[in-house]
Amino acid sequence: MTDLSPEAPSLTMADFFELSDELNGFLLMYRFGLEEMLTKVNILRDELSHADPSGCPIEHVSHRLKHPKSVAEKAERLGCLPSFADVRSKVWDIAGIRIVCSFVTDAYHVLGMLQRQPDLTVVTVKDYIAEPKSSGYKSLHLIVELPVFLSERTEMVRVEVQIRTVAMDFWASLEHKIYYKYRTDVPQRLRDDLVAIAEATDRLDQQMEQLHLESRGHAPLPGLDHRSVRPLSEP
Ligand code: 0O2
Repeated sequence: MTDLSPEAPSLTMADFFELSDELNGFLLMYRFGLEEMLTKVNILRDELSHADPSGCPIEHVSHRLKHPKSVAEKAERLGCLPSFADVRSKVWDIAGIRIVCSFVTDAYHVLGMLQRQPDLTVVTVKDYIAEPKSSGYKSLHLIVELPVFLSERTEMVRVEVQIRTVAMDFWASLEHKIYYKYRTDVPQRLRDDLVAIAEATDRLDQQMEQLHLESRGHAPLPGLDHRSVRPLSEP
């Protein structure tokens, strides 16, 4: 990526401001995409809450724009040329939205609702719930593309959507903090504990979903015994 600091030897002040302006315009498009996507998710949440005030599958929604430094790191890792067009075509998670659901089945329901929206293209789906990462991380990851209508043109913007349960979110947030503290050097014992806690989190998800179903008069799911949830200290 281009060095934007005014100290960069080959950059005049005019160049510097021009590039800064270009970067702002580049990121602005992702902010617009994020706003469009948030509107869609908030509409779903409000509609579902209205239909069933105690049964809305969406617990909360958060969003972030990747910091330019993180975009640059990822662009470099992906071998991008130092051009906004190349970064746009290869880095797909500059805008990100996280939808936290009550239960695992809710996560898949929300995925289905998004897949059915005609102006939204689901470019990729990675199902880390069915196939968790080796760290224990679980979530549904989607890259969606949606139109942003500007004064004189329409831009298609990609947004990463992560869908997970409250329990998965709890695990991922704490795991992220631990990794942030140790950087890449997380002791193996901690890694093993995190995997074990992810498994316990999974059992909690199953137990809560089971209780939820029973409370709504549904038959228990076969093979799901909530008494199998063990305390975390057990091996
Ligand atoms: P942030 O702060 O969310 O921007 P990548 O890892 O990005 O090179 P890919 O295929 O683009 O690879 O993305 P992937 O693996 O589908 O998902 C990347 C994002 O998922 C991460 O974004 C995290 O938000 C989340 N994630 C993936 N694996 C883990 C994990 O093991 N633990 C936790 N806590 N989160 C994970 P960023 O860009 O790393 O961070």
